Amino acid sequence: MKISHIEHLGIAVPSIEEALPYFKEILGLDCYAVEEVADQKVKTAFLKCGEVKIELLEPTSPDSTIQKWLDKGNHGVHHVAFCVEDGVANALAECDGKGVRLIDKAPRKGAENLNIAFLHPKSTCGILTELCEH
Ligand code: CMX
Repeated sequence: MKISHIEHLGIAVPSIEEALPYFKEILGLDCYAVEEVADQKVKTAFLKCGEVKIELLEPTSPDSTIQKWLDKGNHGVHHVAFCVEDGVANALAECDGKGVRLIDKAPRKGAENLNIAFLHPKSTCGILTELCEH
């Protein structure tokens, strides 16, 4: 696959409202969108940092994967999303063929209506990895 850039860093926070002042007022980043992704049970806030985005992730349900992750004492960077130039479906097929454990067997729609798919952290050096395409 050909990766063009890191599309975004997903950062899990208990509350977007409480986290935003740090990103906006201390780091000076612009929050340009807040969006709920119902099927992932998260609210997201997007900030632009050069070509890379920061995606703040707030759980919207106790059984959200983000809530489960926070409940285990984790915090901070939850996943890294790479933009693939030749399509998520092709990248998934390549990963599958090379024995990488897939979370999503096929691309699906994520935040900002991007085609996305996740790779399991047990196959990716412990970093939950998202592939996406524009
Ligand atoms: N980064 C690294 N490792 C992680 C992880 C993360 N974000 N989340 C879970 N893990 C690890 C756990 O530590 C655990 O490891 P151990 O077995 O060594 O303890 C292992 O993965 C299994 O974790 P789990 O707590 O049992 O959780 P689940 O199996 O229920 O789910 C995962 C884990 C990654 C499959 C699930 O979180 C998932 O499907 N993620 C993809 C979707 C997602 O993250 N959506 C939210 C963002 C949506 C968006 O960006 O729009």
